[in-house]
Amino acid sequence: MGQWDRFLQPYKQAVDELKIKLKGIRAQFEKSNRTSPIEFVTGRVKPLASIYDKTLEKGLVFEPSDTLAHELQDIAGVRIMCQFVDDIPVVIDLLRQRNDLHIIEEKDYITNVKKSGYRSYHMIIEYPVGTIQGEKKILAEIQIRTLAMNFWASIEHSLNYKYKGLFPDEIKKRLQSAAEAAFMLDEEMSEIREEIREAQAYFTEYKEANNPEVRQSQGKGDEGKR
Ligand code: 0O2
Ligand code: 0O2
Repeated sequence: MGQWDRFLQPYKQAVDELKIKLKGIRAQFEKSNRTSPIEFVTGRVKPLASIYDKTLEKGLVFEPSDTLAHELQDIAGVRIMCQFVDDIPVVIDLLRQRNDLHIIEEKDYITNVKKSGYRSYHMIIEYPVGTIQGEKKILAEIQIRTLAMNFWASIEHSLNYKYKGLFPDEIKKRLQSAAEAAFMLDEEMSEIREEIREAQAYFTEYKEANNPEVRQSQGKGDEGKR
């Protein structure tokens, strides 16, 4: 194993564990017939090329070190997507209550929208990873956002990559107004949130109730079926 692989291994483990834990929250809501504030979760270890770019930006030496581990707080990154803006504070509270992670910093880019138009809620956490040398605490970043915020951020991220951060003015303006449009979509959806939730619950129930195989495996047989 190379020195980078060794350095990044605990970060990979942290991402895998956090993804399982966060998906577990979703599963628990579903099992208790409650709507989950978490729609889906993704995660990644920062690719070496991005680590390299960040070291150049921050004037750091590109080598595995404690300084790098301290300065780059998003080597392990997990993203939580929510359907509605109101789900975000619920997820934040769920994370604040956990004692398997320690929140170091919170950045609210939803209230304090970035100049680019970027919206998300960020948490920098300290997370203990069990290694054969004992426990190792690493830093990780959790980003919490709606599906609309995620749609905007992924597109802007790709364009950013294309233009290397130097957007032509026209594109920059369009992205800013697209960010506002995405947020309006979030606000509109929040207005009819209850209606959407009811429809989703009805749809899940209806699908199961009309599937004989599913009914059978739930031990409901054919009783009550017309
Ligand atoms: P499930 O049961 O569908 O939740 P992974 O290693 O597969 O856990 P990774 O590589 O971190 O995940 O990210 P990836 O593959 O981009 O997506 C992770 C999970 O999010 C996958 O589900 C995707 O199906 C789901 N996902 C990604 N994009 C969307 C989206 O736009 N909408 C919805 N609803 N889900 C999305 P899982 O983990 O395979 O299983
Ligand atoms: P990637 O490719 O997403 O991993 P830092 O930049 O980390 O040294 P800072 O400025 O405090 O320090 O970080 P910030 O802005 O709190 O969070 C950085 C991450 O947030 C970025 O990671 C993006 O994922 C996301 N982000 C922040 N601003 C924007 C934006 O304007 N557009 C998009 N699409 N994403 C944004 P990286 O490092 O850029 O890399």
